[in-house]
Amino acid sequence: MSDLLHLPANTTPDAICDAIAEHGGVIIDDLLDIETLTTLEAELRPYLEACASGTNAFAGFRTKRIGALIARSPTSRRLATHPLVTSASSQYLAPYCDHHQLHFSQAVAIGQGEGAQMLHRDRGVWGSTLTRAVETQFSTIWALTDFTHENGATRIVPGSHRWEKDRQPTDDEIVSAEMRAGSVLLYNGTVLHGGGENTTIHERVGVLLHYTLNWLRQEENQYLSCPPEIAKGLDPELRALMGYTLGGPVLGFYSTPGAPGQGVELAPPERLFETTTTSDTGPDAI
Ligand SMILES: O=C(O)CCC(=O)C(=O)O
Ligand SMILES: [Fe+2]
Repeated sequence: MSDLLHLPANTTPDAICDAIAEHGGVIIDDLLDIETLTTLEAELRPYLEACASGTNAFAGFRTKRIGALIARSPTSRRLATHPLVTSASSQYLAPYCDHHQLHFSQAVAIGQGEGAQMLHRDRGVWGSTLTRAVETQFSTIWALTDFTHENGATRIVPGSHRWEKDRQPTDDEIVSAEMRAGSVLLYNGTVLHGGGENTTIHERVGVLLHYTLNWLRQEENQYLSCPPEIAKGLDPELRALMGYTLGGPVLGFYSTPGAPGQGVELAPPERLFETTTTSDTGPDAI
């Protein structure tokens, strides 16, 4: 089995985009330091402990999944806005939109005895009518633990983003995205991939942060997973990435309900977070 292409942490958005265009995915080695990994693990662990395993073949039966990472985990915010990743994502998706946005956040802990997830294309969430001429996604899976063939490293089929929809891979076309903790797998919405089988006694934990075009419906509803009362404490750049901004000239405006003349009309989302004084916003305010 040949390996997926690896790039060093000092690589460039151009190199990443070229690699994904050619192979559908690429690994950046050692992008996170040990302190970040430890903090991230500590923030996510209580939620993973409290969460039940999945109940279907796609989600897995021995796999735990938690969302709302931006609201729950301050360190995941740094991952979501990592400059190398967001530069590469916006560059990769630029032919299809005027901006990218956060689409999905999930920690995935694949447990002992879990089988391989079915191979799939993440663009499937929008059904089959969206033309392949539009690439839908730039996705990340950050390795919180080492990813090995044995513990469930993501399986990926390099080049399959250019295949006919129904072509099935042979075993030797499927690659395990093996990487050290702190590394990240980057891939598009069209390449075939899926979680691997875990034959070890250890969990394989990944943090999935996916980006999409700012005119497509987000898989994880960011306004419910991270509602305004939490979003108001976030960096404006991150809030905008989550969709608390206009997409193009008008997508996503809001008006407020309530008494006539009391609210705002046709306002950009940023209006929600404008403050008149600092004293009424509390310590979490922007
Ligand atoms: O956890 C993984 O390695 C991949 C999971 C995945 O592809 C998915 O759930 O869509
Ligand atoms: Fe997937």
